[in-house]
Amino acid sequence: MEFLTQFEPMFLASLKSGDYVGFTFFLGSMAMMAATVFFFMQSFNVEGKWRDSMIIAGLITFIAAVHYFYMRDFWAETGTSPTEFRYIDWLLTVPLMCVEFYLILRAVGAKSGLLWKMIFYSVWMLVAGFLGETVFRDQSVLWGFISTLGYAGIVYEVWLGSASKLASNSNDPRLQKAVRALGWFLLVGWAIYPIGYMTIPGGWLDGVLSSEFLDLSYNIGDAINKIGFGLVIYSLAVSKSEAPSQIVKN
Ligand SMILES: *C/C=C(C)/C=C/C=C(C)/C=C/C1=C(C)CCCC1(C)C
Repeated sequence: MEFLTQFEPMFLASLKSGDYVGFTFFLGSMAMMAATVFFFMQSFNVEGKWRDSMIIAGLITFIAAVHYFYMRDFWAETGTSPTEFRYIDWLLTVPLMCVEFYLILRAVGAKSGLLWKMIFYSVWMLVAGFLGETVFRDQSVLWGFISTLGYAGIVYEVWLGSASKLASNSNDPRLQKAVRALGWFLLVGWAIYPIGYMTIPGGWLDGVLSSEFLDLSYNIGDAINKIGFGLVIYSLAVSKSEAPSQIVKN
């Protein structure tokens, strides 16, 4: 027992009552894990070419779940933002979300150029955001602006650019519906993150919202966007996989 007491701080992350940010870290890790199991299992229930999309949806929540285990302990131990873990997670998962777009649009003619363009925008967005939260924290507003250009590029591609054109030129209402739903996640769900970022000292919301709002909004944003994104892909994959057999049955 002495052994345990000695090492307690290494093994046990503490969650103090009233620590609602810590609460969302724990909730996030469980939600990501549960979603991962669901997406991986469902990959067996969809047709061949949709399997990749489901596996990637599962990889996105899996990578996030692992990072959440580290992040929640970091938060519980230090009470500060796990910025590095956060951005490593995003650097892996946001490009995978771009891959999801590419995979569902590939059948209607998407070229790999679209994929690389979206990955470029997202890496731009994340590197600038990371610099604004760390090295150039005093100029977080400037770096937040630079980051937002990358964000705007992604939103443009999906709402007005080649991704939206490919979807509307396809004669596939299910695909169009899915791309529109993912587009709303980009426009509304992803907009949660900059709100948290703006609570950095000197930011536009500094003093308006408490600084704890940063991790709170990132955690809520991650749960909504990573799991929501996967669910849109899942419902598209299921509806596409069921369609042919329904025709046969009728
Ligand atoms: C799964 C993780 C996702 C979907 C993360 C998305 C992150 C963003 C959309 C972050 C955007 C930011 C800005 C647009 C400006 C301020 C800096 C960021 C990085 C918070």
